[in-house]
Amino acid sequence: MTKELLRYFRQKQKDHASETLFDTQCPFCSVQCAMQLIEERVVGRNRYKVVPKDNPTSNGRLCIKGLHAHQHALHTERLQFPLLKRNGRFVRVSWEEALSFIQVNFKNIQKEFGNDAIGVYGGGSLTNEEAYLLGKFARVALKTKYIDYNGRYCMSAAAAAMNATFGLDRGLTNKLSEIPHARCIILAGTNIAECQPTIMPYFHQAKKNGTFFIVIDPRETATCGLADLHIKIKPGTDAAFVNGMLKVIFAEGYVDEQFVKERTEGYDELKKHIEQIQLDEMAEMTGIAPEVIQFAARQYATAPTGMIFTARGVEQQTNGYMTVRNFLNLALVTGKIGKIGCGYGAITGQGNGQGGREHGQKADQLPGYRSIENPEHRKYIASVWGVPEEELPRKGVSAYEMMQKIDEGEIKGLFVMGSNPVVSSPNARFVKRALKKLQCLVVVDLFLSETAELADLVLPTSSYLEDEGTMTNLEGRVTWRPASRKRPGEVKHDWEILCEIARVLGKGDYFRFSSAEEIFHELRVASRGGLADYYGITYERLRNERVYWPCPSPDHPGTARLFEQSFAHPDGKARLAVVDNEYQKEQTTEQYPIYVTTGRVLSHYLSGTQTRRSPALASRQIEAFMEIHPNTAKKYKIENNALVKLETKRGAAVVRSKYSYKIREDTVFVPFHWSGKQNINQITDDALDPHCKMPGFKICAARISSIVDLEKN
Ligand SMILES: Nc1nc2c(c(=O)[nH]1)N[C@H]1C(S)=C(S)[C@@H](COP(=O)(O)OP(=O)(O)OC[C@H]3O[C@@H](n4cnc5c(=O)[nH]c(N)nc54)[C@H](O)[C@@H]3O)O[C@H]1N2
Ligand SMILES: Nc1nc2c(c(=O)[nH]1)N[C@H]1C(S)=C(S)[C@@H](COP(=O)(O)OP(=O)(O)OC[C@H]3O[C@@H](n4cnc5c(=O)[nH]c(N)nc54)[C@H](O)[C@@H]3O)O[C@H]1N2
Ligand code: SF4
Ligand SMILES: [Mo]
Repeated sequence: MTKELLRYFRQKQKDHASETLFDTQCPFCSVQCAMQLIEERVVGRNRYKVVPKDNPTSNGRLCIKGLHAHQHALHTERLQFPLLKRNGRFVRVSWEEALSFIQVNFKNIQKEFGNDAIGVYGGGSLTNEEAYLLGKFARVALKTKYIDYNGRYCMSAAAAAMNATFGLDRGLTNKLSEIPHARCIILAGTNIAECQPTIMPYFHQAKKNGTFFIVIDPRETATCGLADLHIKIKPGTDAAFVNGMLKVIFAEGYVDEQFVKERTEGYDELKKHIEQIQLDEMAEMTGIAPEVIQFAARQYATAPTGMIFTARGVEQQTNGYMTVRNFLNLALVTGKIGKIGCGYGAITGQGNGQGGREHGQKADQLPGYRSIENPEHRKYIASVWGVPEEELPRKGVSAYEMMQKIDEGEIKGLFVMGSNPVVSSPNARFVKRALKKLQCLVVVDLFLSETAELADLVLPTSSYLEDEGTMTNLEGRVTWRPASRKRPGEVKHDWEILCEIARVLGKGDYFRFSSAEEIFHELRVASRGGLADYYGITYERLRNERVYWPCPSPDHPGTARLFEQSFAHPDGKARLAVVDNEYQKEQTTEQYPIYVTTGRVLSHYLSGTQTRRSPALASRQIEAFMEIHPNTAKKYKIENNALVKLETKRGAAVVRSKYSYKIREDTVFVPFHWSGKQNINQITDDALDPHCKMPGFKICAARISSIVDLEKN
């Protein structure tokens, strides 16, 4: 063998052997499963393998989304350079040009129309550090009051309800590991089997222990496999269902009088309200027989322990806030909270859906769950940031209301970081039209998303494999996500982008950070003494553990179970609420006779920007569909697997029909992960919950028709 050949084979062997390991966390849902990407260099190309890593939340489990998350992060369509739109087409520009474009345009807009003419729109996939910095960026660098984020569409109803009832909003009041201790579990509008699959074993263990499961959903979902009792409820009527349960609990004497007296306020009003409730009326409204409501109430109330979980099915309604408050009433009047196996959980959605709602991305919020309208809170944060208190803006408006302000011309420039509102907003046609009116739209994304396509400037950001930071998972546990993969092209981290824009806007002194950890130090101080207190959490700790907040000092163990002794209101008591059955929601009519509800499938994530680019995930569900009961389909002459048009006053969408006996006959279900004609948000209703401004994504009245007219064929 010649020397050259030998060298060649040696090199080949070396290439084969060479592999790089990247420790990380899945970028998708709120469980934040830990994993490792193994990059094997095989001559000529790389091979990738993903292995789960042990962690106390999902105990080394991964779902298919985690297993394939690297496919989008490594995709050739990843943005690598800033893109500026010139004559309707994107051209590559340098970072200097991009930054100076922002400097000139944002400054001009603010000079002419005032500071509030620029809006900021964030997201729940940003790290804690970036979410915190985005809030500071809006208030200090841009001095605008208009900032909100996609979590408004996600956690706002449950967050507002927990704040009002408990005085504190943390997704789960108890550890996941307490689930097997609950003897009765209510799952309302939550499809955990498809949306947080790796926490299912906690529920399976409960099932093995003999727990009674009540699952409330208009569809028989994969999660319904757990159900001892499936409540196939008429969409939008959960508040009435709970009123029915409360009626039974009051009438049959299941109230925990001592708990109610010692730990709650508002019992007499609630009692009076429930006395007026007629069980038969609740049955009529919800489509659930009175005996079934009675049975559910008895099961939950008489179980020695119990937990209630809600998610977007009951929360993404125009009465989502009040509905959650009623579920909290249920836990409180039966004393099922603050003990092992007794509690409530709003199953958080996005990877950092919890942390992203704590540190200032919200319109009315300052870090650590502080309020931007509270003088003491303003003073404290102004001192941490080194700015005069009177210069901090006041509260702005919610995500969808920002779109309305854009349409009305009050907001002229928008900075989007980590969201794709053209696909994910209700009444998406309106939103698209509004965004086109902007004088200047800047989008920071991994891809040329449907929203980025409309932008004047698109900035490329790093993915989860490249961007270190902390995330707070559905349990309220802060996790550290390492990231060591090299960024492609000229990609920058979100936090670097914010610091650089602040610099060109003349505010660089407030944004002198050279690592995520440095930002976290400032976040710790900013959150200190707030409800979401991170002061005791450091990177050093996080490298070894996942810490529950509140954690006020470095020697504090973190708080796993909330409300053991008292609630977070100043008097320590929880607030019961009187919840009406009546509410404004789009009702079916002769012209629009079918309820449409929307949601998710296992293999896709949100607006689909990421999962539609992953061959392994996209191939499992290549297009949108409409789940429809065969009896309903027959009535509207819709064949199985046929293209169907769904229409409301707001617009139309076209998807393929999918027969299923698992859905109610008055309702169809369409997932929202697709764009263009398939985007179901073109028909959804933009009515907002008056308390928290959550859109009613989960219900609208539509007309459906086969695109092929069967009569004519
Ligand atoms: N695979 C996957 N997982 C995800 C996501 C994803 O996009 N894909 N997204 C993540 C995010 S951000 C979120 S917010 C969570 C969402 O998690 P979930 O809220 O569990 O998901 P959805 O599918 O939106 O809605 C849950 C269920 O509500 C039901 N529903 C609809 N209307 C009603 C109603 O009126 N009453 C009741 N009781 N139920 C109703 C639907 O049929 C559906 O099964 O998932 C997270 N995990
Ligand atoms: N009809 C209907 N509509 C809904 C819902 C529903 O149930 N039904 N659910 C609502 C809910 S719960 C949610 S959470 C919203 C979510 O809706 P979106 O906010 O639109 O969700 P994503 O698809 O995650 O959009 C995130 C965008 O940011 C990019 N991105 C990902 N990671 C990063 C990052 O680290 N930095 C930056 N700068 N960009 C990043 C992605 O490529 C993507 O383009 O949708 C809401 N819309
Ligand atoms: S999508 Fe959620 S459950 Fe699945 S691997 Fe990722 S973090 Fe875990
Ligand atoms: Mo969400």
